[in-house]
Amino acid sequence: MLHFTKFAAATFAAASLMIGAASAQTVLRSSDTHPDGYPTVEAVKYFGELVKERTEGRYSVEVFHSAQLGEEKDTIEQVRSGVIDLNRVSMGPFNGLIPETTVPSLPYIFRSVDHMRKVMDGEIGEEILAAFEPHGVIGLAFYDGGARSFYNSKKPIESKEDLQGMKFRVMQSDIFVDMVNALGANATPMPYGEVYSGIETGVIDGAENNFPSYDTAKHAEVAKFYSLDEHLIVPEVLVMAKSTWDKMTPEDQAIVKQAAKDSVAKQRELWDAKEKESRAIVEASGSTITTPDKQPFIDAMGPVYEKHVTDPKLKDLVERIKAVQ
Ligand code: GTR
Repeated sequence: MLHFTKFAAATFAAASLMIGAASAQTVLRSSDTHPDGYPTVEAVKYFGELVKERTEGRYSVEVFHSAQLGEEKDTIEQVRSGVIDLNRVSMGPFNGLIPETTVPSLPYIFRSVDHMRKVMDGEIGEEILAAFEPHGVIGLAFYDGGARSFYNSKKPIESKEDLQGMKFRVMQSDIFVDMVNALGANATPMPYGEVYSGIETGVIDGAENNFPSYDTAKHAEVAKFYSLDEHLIVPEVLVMAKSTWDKMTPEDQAIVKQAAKDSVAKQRELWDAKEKESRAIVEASGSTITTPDKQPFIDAMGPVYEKHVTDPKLKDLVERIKAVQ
């Protein structure tokens, strides 16, 4: 009996130690639509390693890649309600919720990827990150999504006229619908995961995205014509549920913020390499890449700006972005 009691006590002590250790460790669940190995997925994993190291294991991050937790728009709702802790998404699907995110989502707002990086790394970027908080999410950092261009299954696009009447999938935001309409084509907003079959079955003629997405989502298999019109340079964003953030100590919050910032250089390095690699892959597999004159595309965007940039605050943001050299 004595032996049993001692044994039971020891077991109980060991069990409580384990519970103690487990409760000191919080695994933050993070969503991404892209497959494992994609630059955004790898950057969030790297961010997680930094967080784990710097919080001495109090927090770690598990990335659910390949849209395991749902399509982008749904995961935005899940992170707002605190069902998931972290999310890496494009700014596009945030447009209906956070007005400030519409500005970096405007066609041809950035002159180049370098211009975008400079703006998002500076005070304008900080201002846009801060705009997330009133909507239930904390903006942590911006990642790179390169430039997006049109691709389709029908024909090479040599000029804006070639787009007339064609049907393209866009991300779920009115800006992109109006952008496509302004170019004389038709837009169908739909989730990323439905694009492949949409093109394959002819529901849409094509879509628009950067080389890594065109390649890894296999859209290049069904849409062989890629035109480098580079109409959008929309940054990606890493956000945390405000409910998760509010449970952290100010020290841990600072660690999370800094780790996110520190993961940006890593993401850009991976991004630059992946862009080149994906372009080479799609070219080798038979995609035709054309380079239409961008000026007529740029000139057609007036109505998009007139409709979406009416608020003086957003107008000012547009002017300040343009002024960044
Ligand atoms: C990609 C972006 C994704 C997603 C996707 C889309 O470039 O990285 O987050 O927004 O585009 O078009 O849905």
